[in-house]
Amino acid sequence: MSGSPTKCNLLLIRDHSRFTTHDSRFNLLPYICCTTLAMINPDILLKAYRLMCMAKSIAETYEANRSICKYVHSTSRGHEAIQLATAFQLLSCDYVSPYYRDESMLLGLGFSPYELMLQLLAKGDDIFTAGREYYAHPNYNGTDKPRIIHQSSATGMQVIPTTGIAQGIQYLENHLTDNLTKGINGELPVVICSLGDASITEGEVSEAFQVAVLKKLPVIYLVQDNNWGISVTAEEARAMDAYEYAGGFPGMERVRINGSDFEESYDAMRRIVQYVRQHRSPYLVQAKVPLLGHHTSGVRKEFYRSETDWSTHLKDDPGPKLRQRLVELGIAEEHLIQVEKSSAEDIARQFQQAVVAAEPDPSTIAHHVFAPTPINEEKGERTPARKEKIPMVDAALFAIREIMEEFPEAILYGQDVGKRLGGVFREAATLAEKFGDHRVFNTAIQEAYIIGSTVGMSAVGVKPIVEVQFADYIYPGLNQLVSELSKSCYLSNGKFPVQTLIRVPVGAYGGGGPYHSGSIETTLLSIKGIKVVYPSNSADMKGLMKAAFLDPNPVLMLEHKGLYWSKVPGTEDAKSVEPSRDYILPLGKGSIVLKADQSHLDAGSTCCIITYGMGVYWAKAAAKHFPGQVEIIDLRTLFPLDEELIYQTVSRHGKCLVLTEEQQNNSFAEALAGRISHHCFKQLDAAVEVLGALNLPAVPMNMILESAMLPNTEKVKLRVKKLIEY
Ligand SMILES: Cc1ncc(C[n+]2csc(CCOP(=O)(O)OP(=O)(O)O)c2C)c(N)n1
Repeated sequence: MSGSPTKCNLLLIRDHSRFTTHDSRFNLLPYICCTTLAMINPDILLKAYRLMCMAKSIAETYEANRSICKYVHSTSRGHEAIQLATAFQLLSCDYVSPYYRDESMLLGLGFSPYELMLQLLAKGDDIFTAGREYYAHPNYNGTDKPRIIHQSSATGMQVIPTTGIAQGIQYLENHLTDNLTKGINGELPVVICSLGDASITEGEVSEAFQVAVLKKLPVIYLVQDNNWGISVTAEEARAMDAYEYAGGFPGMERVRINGSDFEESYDAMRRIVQYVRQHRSPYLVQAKVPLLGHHTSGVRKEFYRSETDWSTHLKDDPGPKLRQRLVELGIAEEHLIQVEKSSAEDIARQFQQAVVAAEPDPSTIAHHVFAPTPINEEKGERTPARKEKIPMVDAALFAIREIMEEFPEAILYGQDVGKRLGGVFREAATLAEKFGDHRVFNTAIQEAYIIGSTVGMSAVGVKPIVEVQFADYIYPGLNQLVSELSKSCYLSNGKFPVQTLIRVPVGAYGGGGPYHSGSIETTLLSIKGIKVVYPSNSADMKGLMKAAFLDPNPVLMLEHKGLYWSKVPGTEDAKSVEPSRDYILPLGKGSIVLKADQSHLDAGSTCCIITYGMGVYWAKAAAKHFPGQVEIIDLRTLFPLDEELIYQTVSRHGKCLVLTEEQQNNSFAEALAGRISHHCFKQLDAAVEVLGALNLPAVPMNMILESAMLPNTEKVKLRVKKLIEY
């Protein structure tokens, strides 16, 4: 992309003397400018012009073929200059997160119009998502271009995963250099996060900015400011622009540039990328651009834009500006006409090719929901001889310690998990001392960042283990879990599964009150693309924690606070002997924690209880009143679910209670009961019973009220009696 003009281009340039410096613009580039705007190789200007012509033809082609281009799409018209200028700076070791209007950036990175059009038309050969995602929602994992993680359409949300990439890169750079991919000349990678001006007002953006400046991350936030957020104007939506906002984050370098001027944009981005490559600290670029297309193919400009607004934007069309500049530089008119003509022909040809490309094969619909896990068998010694029993909290701690000893790419972060406290439940105690603050560290109170950053960490090969302090506070992080983590593997067609382990203390006991007692499994299980584990004893905790860590997908480990130390009467069995170091328990395998007697089974006087977590202990206590008549299944993993064990067990007993700590209505337990009724209909001798907590909005603080709300041994006993006597 750099170097001297080719012979051919030298012939086209009539007047070299008109390469000028542009001193008046330097005030736009504080901190990084030297004294002249560097001369840009005419090859680059011509390449940019050709790609701008292509982008224009693309927009015109889509507009002229609206019935064919039926899926919603946005084009880059108006934003071409800054997008191309940015793309031209990047190396294959870099990462970029374009947003849905970054079509020209994709062309600049080297993707062909045909490749983009396959996504436009949701064709089977779409290299990004195989027909699953909108236009200009790329993801790319090759080695010849910058890598692109999966993009959601949620405005501004990619800022957290992308900042996570930069944080992951920083970890590799400082502590695992051999794992870091550098440029061919040893260049360090930079990360570009591109977004529209209206997206900056999303709250999650501030979490990412905070981390970027706090940790000095090598990330460039490129804000393309066209003054619109669909029909909402900047004046309506913001008290400050992105540049001013960035001023509130000390350490964030910032600049405003004219993003419709290719030369200015190119020069600025070249310097900024170089700066971040060397200085390893964040930068915000606010590029002013016109919006010269519809917001999307569906939301048409005529609905809300005035003639005056349109004509004002049109004056800044980057294409004619660059053309004018090329003419000034002496590029022959005939050559420019030839570029325009051949670009249009190229686009027409590639569009026709894309139109006739094959549709996706419907049999691939369920491919890549998850990446395959290597852990499918229980291995190692679950109950080594002569060992003390340990509480669940220690089993979790020891599992993480062994993981971190074995995997230098494993890091642990969350609120209060660092050295000073080691977790509010001491569930991470001693880890920071042992592994250092760089591997075990506190975060701010930023559940969105804690969860969402793992997307980027995982993409660069760091293996994050994160903690959300209480289940009741997972909600600020749910957006990232749903919009980004859960969909990444499926929508990238398997290219970007998110390997992360998210620890979440859950459950009620001893007056924790309404915001420290919640259960969240039903909420989590409504999300497809994540796994949910819920151990009820130390051996399972350790074995499942290992399997969850090695699973290449997002796994949430729900850890019941009432079982952590077996302090709740009746939960002593949650303590068990610590399994061996190599013990591992695959996800998705339930266990029979109590078996019914064959004699009772033969007499038809038994039932089974399907449960998990604290339910295991209520069930065991209740079963003591019906010796030999109750079989108890501990699910251990809620997704994937051991349906085989459940259906086999229910079929043998014909009577079943599904028991949960959650509020009952519309719970996972009720859904499971429905599935059991369907699968085991012919073997059932009674309707499937469900017992959960009362349907209240929260667990009340007072302990008498708390226990009135929750299931307990007595309540379980009554249901078992009813079933057995049925
Ligand atoms: C979280 C979220 N809320 C709402 C939307 C719907 N939406 C799509 S684009 C858009 C406007 C975004 O404006 P801006 O970021 O300035 O980008 P532009 O389209 O102007 O380039 C909105 C509100 C969305 N995609 N995501």
